[in-house]
Amino acid sequence: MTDLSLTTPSALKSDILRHLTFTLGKDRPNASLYDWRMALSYAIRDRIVEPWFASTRRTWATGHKRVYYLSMEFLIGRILEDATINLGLYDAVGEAMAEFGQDLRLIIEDEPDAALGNGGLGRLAACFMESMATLGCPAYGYGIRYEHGLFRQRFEGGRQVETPEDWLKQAHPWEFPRPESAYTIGFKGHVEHRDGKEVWHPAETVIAEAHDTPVIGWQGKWANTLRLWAAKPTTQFDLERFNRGDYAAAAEPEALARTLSRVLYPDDTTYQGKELRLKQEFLMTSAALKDILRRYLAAWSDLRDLPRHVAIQMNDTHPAIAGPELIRLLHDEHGMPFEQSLKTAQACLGYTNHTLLPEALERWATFTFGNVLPRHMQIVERIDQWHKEENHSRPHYVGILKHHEVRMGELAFIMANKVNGVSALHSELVKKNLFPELNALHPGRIVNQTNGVTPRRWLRMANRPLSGLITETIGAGWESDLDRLKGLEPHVGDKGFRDAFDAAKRINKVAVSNWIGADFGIKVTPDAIFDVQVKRIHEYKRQLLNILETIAHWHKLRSGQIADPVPRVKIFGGKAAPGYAVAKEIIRLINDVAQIVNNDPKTGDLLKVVYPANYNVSMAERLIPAADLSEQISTAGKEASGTGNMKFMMNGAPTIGTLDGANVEILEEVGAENFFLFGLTAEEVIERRKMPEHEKAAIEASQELQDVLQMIAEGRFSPDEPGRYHGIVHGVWHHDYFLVSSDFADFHRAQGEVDLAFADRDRWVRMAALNTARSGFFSSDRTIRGYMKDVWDVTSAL
Ligand code: 26Q
Repeated sequence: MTDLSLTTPSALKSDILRHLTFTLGKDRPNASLYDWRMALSYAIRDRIVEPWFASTRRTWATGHKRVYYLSMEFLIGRILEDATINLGLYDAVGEAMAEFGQDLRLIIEDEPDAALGNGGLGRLAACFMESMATLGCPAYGYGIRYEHGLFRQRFEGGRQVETPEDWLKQAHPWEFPRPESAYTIGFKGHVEHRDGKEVWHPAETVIAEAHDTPVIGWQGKWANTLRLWAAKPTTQFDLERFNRGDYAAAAEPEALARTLSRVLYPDDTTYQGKELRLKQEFLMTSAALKDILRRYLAAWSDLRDLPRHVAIQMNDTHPAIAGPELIRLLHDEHGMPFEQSLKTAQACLGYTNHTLLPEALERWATFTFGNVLPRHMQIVERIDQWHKEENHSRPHYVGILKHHEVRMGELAFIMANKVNGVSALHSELVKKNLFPELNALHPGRIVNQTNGVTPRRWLRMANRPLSGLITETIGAGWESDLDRLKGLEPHVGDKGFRDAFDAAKRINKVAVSNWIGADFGIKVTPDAIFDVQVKRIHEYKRQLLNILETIAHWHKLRSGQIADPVPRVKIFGGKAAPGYAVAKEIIRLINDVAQIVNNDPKTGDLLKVVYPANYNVSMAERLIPAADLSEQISTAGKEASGTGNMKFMMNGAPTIGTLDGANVEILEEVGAENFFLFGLTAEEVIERRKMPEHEKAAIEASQELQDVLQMIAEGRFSPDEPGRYHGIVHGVWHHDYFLVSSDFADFHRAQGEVDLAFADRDRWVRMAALNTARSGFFSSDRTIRGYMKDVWDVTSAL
């Protein structure tokens, strides 16, 4: 921020009061926490507008290339604190609010999370938006303004119960509705062949209306736009029906259209061939592309030059309809020859793959696809035909259309000039296992861009004690140049520094202990190892392995098999997709185990199991800075990257983990002595699965695992229903696809190493501090620089 007069507490105070009075219409004595939050948010938003305009003006004036990030998810979390910190106004705002008798922390925590995403992929999009703004990369994020974000999770009798999330119930002060930026989006209907051209006549239409949220970068030097589309009806409200008293029918078109932006799909496990999902994807993508072309044509006229000025990134295959839709716009609507349209689209598009799980790869029945998007069906057939003719060596079994399905991965691959994986290991597996033939036909198209996370939110904001210590030790500037954390290394040998590092962690642990005590009635000691696994619940992420090992530890503790026990708090957090029955069983098991363990006088403070409901971005910001141990224990080859793993590392929590996703690179950066490695490698996993009855062999080799499975099978944790977990136990014995049994013993061994290391205070703090010092590589600034150079061919406008 350049205008200093806006940054003083007194300027802030007068603006906050002005908004309280004139925007909220509230008198000071009657103002609620909500009113104060709104008034403050508007005052902060005012200060973003100027840099936002300046960024936009600069981009127009220089004709700079722009990046468009298309994503069905943006898991943003709270905005107020992040924006305030990036503007450098946190202290001034705290002072201003204190003078009003208001506690800034309470105001910050009053804000609901913007939870327009499921997990990793959506949170990555949010980190990328912040990094692009910090780096001055001119960019727009495009997504959907879901009325209801990710469902809220409650536990009833240990079971997950979902309730709708309602973040827009209160005013959302960060967005600017843009009713003038609206596009008509069509579905269904038929294609007419007329005068040698194809003309699509949609049978249904809705309007996509823009809502803009500015995204401010570090120190307010640049701001970009997150443009979210809301679906509205094209047809007018039916006054005639209304006057006849048929109120429901009068409102029907409106309700139908709005369905499209009503709710986020809560399933990140399995692809589901739902027509509504396809319509949502097309709504977002088509509106974005129309907006991109409108903006382009306002400055340039020759659409053949589009790739010089526009880079479009597809966040997974969810926006992969962008290929056919861009061809349709260029060819059908702007008269560019088909093949040139295809090549122009391809030169603009990039595709990021986030999963290898076959059940999560999008495929649409050609019947559904052709019904919802008849013109796009024709275009997809032509793309596939073109690709086949261009590549005579293409094996017959490779292609976009297979078994009466449209395969979105192949479509995205063929329509992109760069395809990237999200960690070194994952990108290799994308080449070798997912697209081996396409990779052979197009060598060099697949590249790697290892994920990262924004250090502003995940270190500077979430962990004030540690970020304060870092600044004291190496000076300011690390926030936007995270490699500087290396400068902490020489201090790690310093007892004074280590004590300060330990003290910072302690502050966060005490805060979490108090929260757990107050909100969940569980007494935990900050002297314990805070062992944290927070992420979506999936079989491949193996929360089951973690809880089984917890039971083994408990069993040993209470039978006196551990000489010098180190107290532990096992913290779990995460949601299961509502239809994912096994994941829900695992949640219930964890809660049942917690019930028994937490009430066992024999183990007392030595072991607690805590599973706070409704894990979200804000809870992550609370838990991660307080963690001692980061659980990253997926079956090798299954976790594309992980990003939580990076947040823990930055916050000084060593990892216990497998050689999977970005864990591999974390291990490389931090060194094997500062990482608790266990488990089979991706290659060994493949081999192990081929072994007949590998489960039986593994279980019989581990007395501990046998005991654990026995206890569960006997109903030790479900005395009211002893057979409750027969399914889970049977699964481990006979259908253990994710190799919980195979990795159990080594995981148990590694947990023993953790106990030993933790008991040696000096050694532990050294490890923890080295994790922070060596985490610079995992800044999303590094990732975005990689995309700018290798994928988008765009430079900073700063
Ligand atoms: C697809 C079709 C229909 C309905 C839902 C979906 C769907 C939605 C979300 C499929 C997948 C997702 C989310 C995937 C995801 O979050 N993947 C994670 O991406 C992170 C960022 O790259 C990685 O770090 C994680 O390893 C990866 O699991």
